[in-house]
Amino acid sequence: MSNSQLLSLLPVPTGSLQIPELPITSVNASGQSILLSLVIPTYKERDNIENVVSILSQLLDEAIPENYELIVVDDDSPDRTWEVAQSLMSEYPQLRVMRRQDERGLSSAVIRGWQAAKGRVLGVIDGDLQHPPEVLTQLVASIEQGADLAVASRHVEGGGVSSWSAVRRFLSRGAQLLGLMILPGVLGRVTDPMSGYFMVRRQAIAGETLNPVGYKILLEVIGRGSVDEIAEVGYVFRERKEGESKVTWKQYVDYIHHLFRLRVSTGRLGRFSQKAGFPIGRFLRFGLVGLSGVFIDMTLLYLLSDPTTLAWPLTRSKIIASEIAIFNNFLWNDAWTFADVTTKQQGWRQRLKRFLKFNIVCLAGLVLNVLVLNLVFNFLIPNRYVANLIAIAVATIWNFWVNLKLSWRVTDVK
Ligand SMILES: Nc1nc2c(ncn2[C@@H]2O[C@H](COP(=O)(O)OP(=O)(O)OP(=O)(O)O)[C@@H](O)[C@H]2O)c(=O)[nH]1
Ligand SMILES: [Mg+2]
Repeated sequence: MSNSQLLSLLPVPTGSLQIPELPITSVNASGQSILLSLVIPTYKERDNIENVVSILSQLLDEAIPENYELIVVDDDSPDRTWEVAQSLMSEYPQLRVMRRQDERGLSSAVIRGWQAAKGRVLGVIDGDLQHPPEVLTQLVASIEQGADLAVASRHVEGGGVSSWSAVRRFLSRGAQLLGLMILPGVLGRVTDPMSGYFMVRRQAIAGETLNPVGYKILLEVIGRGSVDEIAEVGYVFRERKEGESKVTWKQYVDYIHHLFRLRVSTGRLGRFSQKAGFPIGRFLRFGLVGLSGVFIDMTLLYLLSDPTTLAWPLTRSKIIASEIAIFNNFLWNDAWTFADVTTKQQGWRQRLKRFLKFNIVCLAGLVLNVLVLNLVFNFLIPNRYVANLIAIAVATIWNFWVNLKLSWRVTDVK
């Protein structure tokens, strides 16, 4: 087919990973919208994609004709999976294709797909035929019977893994056990929390911002959504025939990171933080980084200015010590406190810009610190240490808030 006949790709949503309400534009004149939006995340699945689309279409055309859409979200695969998918669009009218060039990763691909979806039910299935398509109809049926979430599970009757090595089985079960210990309220609700094959009623997650670190998007859906009834359908994880696996050790590390993050943000502190509209977790990290800075500042001040060491003039020593402490704080805040923002704005120019802003804000914070110290000491509490504590607290909040709004800002590019 020539290029001019190609149907156009879906625009990629930007900004936060919030699941929208059903868009009005996807409801037709008689008040109807389609039932199912099934996202197929792909990376280097050129040899699978046609097969997947054809099998899924055939199945869904029979079960829920014209009442579904397939959304392929490809991360600009070097094998041009997106292009193959795009060329299939004229043959499969329910197929839509998104090519992401600025973002990467399985979970965010799924969420971007859901953000563009028009269905009342949002689903996901792997693009390598490891998830048996036949199970789809049972998942749809479960939702139609009232479940908010229908999960294809390897660990209920009819489920299993076909040819996994003992090591992979062990790791998978170990990961599940660890998850149960850290987040029992989420992982305890399903037999296969690692499943990447499920569908959820849009209403259960609309308005929520999903924020997965690694592969396990189902944890986000259960952890952050309002999911009451859950149905499970057994399935056997098949062997991959074409293409290659993208599973690496990084996924295990991400998984553990994800568990802790979800634990914090869905725990009591997280809920309070959300209600109060103040990012407590971030503030605590910022405070901890600040403490490391104080330590560095003190140590350097001693090394540079103490009569027993270099004995440099106090002011010069203090300027050098503070500047190095600010640099230290910046590195940690950039890599840790605001890691979620930073990953979306990589590149040296952006980082330098953040550093300059951070530096200026911190220097202004220092001026504020001295000002508050004087005000409190002279007019309120004539105790210099109590006054200093108050001044430090005010300056820390200032530093945090202004840096949050200025230095590590999520910019939505429309
Ligand atoms: N868009 C997108 N899709 C991805 C990415 N990583 C993996 N996928 C797709 O997500 C699905 C699952 O990934 P796989 O690598 O097959 O992971 P798995 O099925 O758990 O592991 P295997 O058994 O080794 O295949 C496949 O359809 C991949 O093509 C990614 O970074 N971006
Ligand atoms: Mg796979």
